[in-house]
Amino acid sequence: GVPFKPDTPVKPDGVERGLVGEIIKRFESKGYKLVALQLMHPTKEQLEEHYGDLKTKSFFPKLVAYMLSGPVVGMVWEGKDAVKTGRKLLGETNPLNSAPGTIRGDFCIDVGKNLCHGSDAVESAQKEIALWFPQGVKSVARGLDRLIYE
Ligand code: YYY
Ligand code: MG
Repeated sequence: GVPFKPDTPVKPDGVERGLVGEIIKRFESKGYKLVALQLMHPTKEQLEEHYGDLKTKSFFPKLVAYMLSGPVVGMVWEGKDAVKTGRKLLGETNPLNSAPGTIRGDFCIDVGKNLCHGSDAVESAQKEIALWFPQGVKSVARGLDRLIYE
């Protein structure tokens, strides 16, 4: 199948709580390939574009303030069905609805402190990758894939 790339940043609470490595580990262990990674200090403008579809929601100002509260770690993972499966690794938007074994299910409680973002579709992943990695991302072939894909 075509490899799809989700954009998966660790939010400020995840960075401050020292869970960046844990979140990377979940995607690495699954078999996905890391093709971009960067600690960033997002601007209000970038966040308003990133969450543009939520602009009219009552929680929007709170969401932007939360995302501005510290550095985030942006990453791009590549692999078969990476967007859909990446969302499963994250869990539900509300951590209390997230199954144990998912990132949000294992590490957080409130929706406004849910540790990590994951693109919800291939199209939004492409937009988010262009927003956070304007320099572009490069995927290099790896021998490991012969042990992961049939
Ligand atoms: O894609 P995902 O992060 O799972 O949820 P979205 O519906 O796109 O909302 C983005 C973000 O907004 C969510 O991760 C937390 C926050 N949020 C909130 O603070 N309160 C809500 N009732 C819903 C979402
Ligand atoms: Mg979303």
